Amino acid sequence: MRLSLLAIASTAMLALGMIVLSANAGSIDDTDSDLIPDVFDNCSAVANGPGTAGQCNQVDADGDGFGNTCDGDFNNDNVVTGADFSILLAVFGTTDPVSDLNCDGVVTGGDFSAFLSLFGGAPGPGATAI
Ligand SMILES: [Ca+2]
Ligand SMILES: [Ca+2]
Ligand SMILES: [Ca+2]
Ligand SMILES: [Ca+2]
Repeated sequence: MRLSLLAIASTAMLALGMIVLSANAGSIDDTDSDLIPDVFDNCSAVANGPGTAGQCNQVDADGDGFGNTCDGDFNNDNVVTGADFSILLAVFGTTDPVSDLNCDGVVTGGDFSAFLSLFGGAPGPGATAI
């Protein structure tokens, strides 16, 4: 009796393991559906991949691990504040690549709007975040 219970238990564990394995094999997490899997996506919660028209394709101009699309933290203190806004104002109208949040080549009102949506938060999330 004890042996058969053990056999049933181990069979059940094996079956469960196979279900988990097949579930993992069948789906790669891509939270924002931008065709970049979350583990490689430098903005895992914001679409910034090749499947996103008019957005940066994983561009990370300041190289901090967060893509421009989700990185309004220009002074890299890990929070988007008035200090970052001052930096944005200073480069407004220029081709500064770091403050060009939508990667259209120039810092304009579109980047300001994107910045406002990031204000008060931390940059990211991104898989390669420091
Ligand atoms: Ca993304
Ligand atoms: Ca960045
Ligand atoms: Ca900051
Ligand atoms: Ca721009």
